[in-house]
Amino acid sequence: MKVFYDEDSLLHNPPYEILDGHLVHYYESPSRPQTIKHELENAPSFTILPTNKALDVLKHARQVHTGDYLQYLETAYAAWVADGGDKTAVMPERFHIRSCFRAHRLQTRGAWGAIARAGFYCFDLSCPITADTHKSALASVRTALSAAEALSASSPPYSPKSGIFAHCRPPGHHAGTALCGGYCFLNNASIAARFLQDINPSTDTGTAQKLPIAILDIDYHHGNGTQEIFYEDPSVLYVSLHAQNDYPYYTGSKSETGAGAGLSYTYNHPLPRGTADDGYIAELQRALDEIRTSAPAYVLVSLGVDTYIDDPISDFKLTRAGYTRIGQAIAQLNRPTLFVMEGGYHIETIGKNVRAVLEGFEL
Ligand code: SP5
Ligand code: ZN
Repeated sequence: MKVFYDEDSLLHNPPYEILDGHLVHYYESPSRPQTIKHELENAPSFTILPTNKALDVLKHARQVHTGDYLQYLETAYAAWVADGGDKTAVMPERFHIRSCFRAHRLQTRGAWGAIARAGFYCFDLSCPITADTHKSALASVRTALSAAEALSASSPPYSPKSGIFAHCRPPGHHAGTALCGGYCFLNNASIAARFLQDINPSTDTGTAQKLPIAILDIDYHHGNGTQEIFYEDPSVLYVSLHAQNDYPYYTGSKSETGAGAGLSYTYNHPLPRGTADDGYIAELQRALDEIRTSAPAYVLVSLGVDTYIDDPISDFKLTRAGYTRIGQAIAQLNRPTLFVMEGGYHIETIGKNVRAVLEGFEL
């Protein structure tokens, strides 16, 4: 299997985050991608490829994120330091809670300082922006786009099973249209989905229609950002399995099924803490049935291995054998599939678990 990876992913390296009220070392560390790369390099069936530097990453990011959010990410660190902020990283002090303000007040936005903007474009305390964060976030999108480009070149829409791994870092599924959070700055999978639609216009009916894409999110946490981005869009089906009543806390219930034209194009499968292989795979089969019914041209998998039994911030009990079964189950969709890396924080096993999913898919 082809693996796309960009060394700039390693640059983003904040020293700490605030987790469960404690100042802790940053869980989403560069040792994660290094370990995964090492594992796949030493496995015979993977080929690690560099990303395509000719891609216009920002142009594709603008299909998902607002221009002002992208500009914020690019300028946040320098503006923060210029305003006298700590040189370690941009870190919000308070959050702009949308519901506390009437929309017209936002016209004062132009006068906001760096710390005000930090709390406007972020929703938690796990996304410090360092001098290098923007570069890594763009590298992560470039990784997803390079992999999507290769998938599209080898596997036209609706062709049978084939797989590519976008070894993205930082992850993306918590990032919304204009918000970072949960270690995520740019929504790599969502940008790749739009890219696949843009380079494969669907013209069956004579009128330009967007190609149907399915995103299966198997990270332990609900992908609130991806859900938000496509909530009213029937061309991208979003299906998520995740822990009930855990981070990000406010989204991911069964009753969230999309809105407007996107109604019934979002499916959530919240699972109890302690879920193990058999319970997980039984629910995965139901999620895969929803994807099959929608007949997507491509499947994107937001792949988190923070569902692992030893993950330090999560409470599922999946095993290595479970990951192989998950890969096999996804392969049964028989579609071109782009795996996009999301979470997973047990460094000792993260590479082996990712490898198990991808090898399970190839079986
Ligand atoms: C991409 C991704 O996996 N982001 C996850 C960010 C999670 N950050 C907050 C985790 C809060 C964990 N608190 C529950 C502790 C129970 N042991
Ligand atoms: Zn996660």
